[in-house]
Amino acid sequence: MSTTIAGSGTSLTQQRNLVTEIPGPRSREKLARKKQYVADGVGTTLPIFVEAAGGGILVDADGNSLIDLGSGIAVTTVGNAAPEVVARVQQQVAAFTHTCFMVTPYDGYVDVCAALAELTPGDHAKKSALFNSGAEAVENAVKIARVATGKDAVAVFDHAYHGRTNLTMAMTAKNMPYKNGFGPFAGEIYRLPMSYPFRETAGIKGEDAAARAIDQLEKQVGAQNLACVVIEPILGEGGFVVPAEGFLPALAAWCRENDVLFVADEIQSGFCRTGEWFACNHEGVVPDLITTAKGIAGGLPLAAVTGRADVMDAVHVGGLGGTYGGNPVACAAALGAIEEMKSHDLPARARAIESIMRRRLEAIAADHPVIADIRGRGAMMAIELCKPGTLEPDAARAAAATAYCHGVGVVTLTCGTWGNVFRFLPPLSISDELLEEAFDVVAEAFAATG
Ligand code: PLZ
Repeated sequence: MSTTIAGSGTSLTQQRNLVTEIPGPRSREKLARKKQYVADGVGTTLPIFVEAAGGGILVDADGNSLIDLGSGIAVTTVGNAAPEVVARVQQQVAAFTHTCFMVTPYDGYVDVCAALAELTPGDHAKKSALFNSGAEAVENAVKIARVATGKDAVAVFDHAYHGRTNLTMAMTAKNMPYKNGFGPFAGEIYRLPMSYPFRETAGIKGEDAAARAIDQLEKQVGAQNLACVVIEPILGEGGFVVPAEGFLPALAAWCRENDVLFVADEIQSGFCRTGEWFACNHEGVVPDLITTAKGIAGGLPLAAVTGRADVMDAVHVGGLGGTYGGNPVACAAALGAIEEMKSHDLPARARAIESIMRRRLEAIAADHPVIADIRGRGAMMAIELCKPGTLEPDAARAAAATAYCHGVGVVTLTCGTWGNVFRFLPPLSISDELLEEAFDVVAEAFAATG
């Protein structure tokens, strides 16, 4: 198994090393300044101010080196400072920074769309449009689906997360913190029961869970009114839920038979994160439209809608765009990130990381019955914490274990509708040694917070 830091290009020592408490005095000073100038609505998970990052390490303003198990929420898949990203960004930023692709085009945008056509699931003719954020990509997927089908309704799922704009807030399930007080929300959004194997009372099969969702759709909406079904093939913010096998293929098949577009939101799960290029590949599902962002560009803001050429071309000229969508520097970063993913076979690296994380999490769970479920794929794994022997969420334990990890220099995140899911999203540039050390700390966290 590889212990090298695939494509990290970093000169930072790959070692956890704390020289102050967390946060240290300089970060605390900076936090006070943040408090003065930055709106309180923009929260902070771990208040260390980062000054450098690479491989699997974040270095803060006090000189502490922390292990990164978050990748800035699944973004720095190729690591911070991946050589191909840095080189191509530097070259592009010196050549030109912006023209607006809708005014005068450039190759980088077209190259990214060509790469998306090659890499996303399915071998049909595909086209793409580029945007700045995941939410913007989801909004545009809905716009395209509505024009292409001539229908309005959009189906989404329990526990879904699709963004913070008005339409995507309506599509996101969880009220706090994403929606509370921000309504009224966009209409024609219908929520369906998700396949959530850990919480299924009857332990139903994927096909049956799909039939349950489809029945609700047919009775409450009607395929003749439905433009698209939008689903994260593995739930992200909603708790890293992997639907039961057969669920996604059955939904996609129903969509195909009913002139409804199947839209995969792979903003968190895409670009090698789950051990395949896209999470849909695990079950051979071919979406009509796929939204991507996060890992696509090694940390620069870029997002895309990719889909069947006939569907994408349904929109009138000028109907899609935005000043910055497909910015040349972000496109250069994406081409660099994709090059890193190919040359280092990062899907394989994600699978190797999964085997380490799964082994460590199974051992920790054996000692701590609060860990009720271990799930995920590739470098997108999580544990759900419940009062032992029940399905009652234990968010307090997730918060305590997370706080412990933060205090000793491991950056971890939580998620889930009940805030009781502890998730692990290391950059694929992390070394095996650093990953093992991070899970030594996770083990300590459970021992210390019992
Ligand atoms: N779809 C599946 O995971 C972003 C949100 C963090 P943007 N997830 C992280 C937060 O609290 O804001 C996400 C996602 C899926 C859409 C999005 C939205 O992507 O780039 O944040 O707009």
